[in-house]
Amino acid sequence: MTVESTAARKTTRRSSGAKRTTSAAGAKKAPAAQGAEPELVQLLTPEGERVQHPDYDIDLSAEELRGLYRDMVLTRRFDAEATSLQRQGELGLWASLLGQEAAQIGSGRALRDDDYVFPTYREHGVAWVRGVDPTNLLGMFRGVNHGGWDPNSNNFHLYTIVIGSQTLHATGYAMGIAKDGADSAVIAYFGDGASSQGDVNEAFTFSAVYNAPVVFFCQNNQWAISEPTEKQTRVPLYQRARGFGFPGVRVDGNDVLACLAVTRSALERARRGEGPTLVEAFTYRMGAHTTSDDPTKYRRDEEREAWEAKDPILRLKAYLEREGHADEAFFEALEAESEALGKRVREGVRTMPDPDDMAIFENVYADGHALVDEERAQFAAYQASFADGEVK
Ligand SMILES: Cc1ncc(C[n+]2csc(CCOP(=O)(O)OP(=O)(O)O)c2C)c(N)n1
Ligand SMILES: [Mg+2]
Repeated sequence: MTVESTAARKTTRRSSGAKRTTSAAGAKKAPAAQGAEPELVQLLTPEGERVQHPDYDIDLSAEELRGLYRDMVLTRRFDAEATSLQRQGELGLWASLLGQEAAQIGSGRALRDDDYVFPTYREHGVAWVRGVDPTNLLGMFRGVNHGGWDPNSNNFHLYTIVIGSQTLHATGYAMGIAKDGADSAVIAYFGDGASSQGDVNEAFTFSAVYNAPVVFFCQNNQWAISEPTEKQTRVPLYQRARGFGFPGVRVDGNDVLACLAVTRSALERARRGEGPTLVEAFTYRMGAHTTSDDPTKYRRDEEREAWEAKDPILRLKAYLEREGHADEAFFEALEAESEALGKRVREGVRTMPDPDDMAIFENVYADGHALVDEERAQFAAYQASFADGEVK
């Protein structure tokens, strides 16, 4: 199975106003980018037909397949609700995962409870499968807390906005697991844009040299805000792994079965002590980068339309219906469950208490710090200087 290269597909994209052609798309192709089309692991076509792959397979019951579908539908619903809440002024910002449900649910469902996840800010589907309450994801985006969950409760680290830095945290954690002699594994999520960060390349180097049990799961959603992938790389991203000394594989990121199979295989490899794997989930960010972004300024509608035809949820629905794995009653019950989730999230956000003004000074240092104590005292005095004792 092959896909057209990102660079080839985007040669007609408007450049960002520069007169000279400076993009990789306009430049001569690098030798490594020439030759065969990149391999793409796919088990479910966009039309919802089951296909075989020589290296990856998966055998799921009808109930498990319905479970994956349910995960994706509820995640999409939660995500849409959060976008609406931002538009209503209830959240300061939201980073939608629209289009990336299969990559996140498939990889997330490959994990064991004792594995550890290091997410970016967009991993709402992974949070869902880890059992983090969706409402808890919204506190930071509402500005009432710095995260909203205890990472160790679900082995799901806090959302990380400093691009790529969590790959180093994941590598260090994985090295620790190996020293402890545990057979659990670690997964680090990051984006195509993050792949250009020094931190990610350092994580690749360390994890390879120390044979750390970590899976690097890159969701190549084609864009880093307004920068297309061809501005990040001259070769398909998964091929970079080879230079660091570990395998890379590109999976259809809109195919939940393939994402599950490939991630499971990479995690098993990590557990066997064979070190890291880079999984590139080839997908698409259907929405804006965040609610502060306007993608019509830098990409064409046709591109999104082409990806809508590869929708991860519709293709699994087509498969479930074709195989008779789900009936109308299932879809109706799920719709009712989605409605209930939306309502619960709306109410949860609107009733979230504002934090105590002094809470910002908590948890900065485990044992306190003289400078933080001084700042706390200064801020308390400042507040007390107002007539009603509160800053309005
Ligand atoms: C170190 C750092 N540099 C820049 C930014 C600003 N920034 C936020 S998101 C983003 C793009 C990330 O793109 P990608 O890694 O592809 O992830 P995506 O948002 O597409 O999921 C940038 C540059 C940041 N948060 N951290
Ligand atoms: Mg991206």
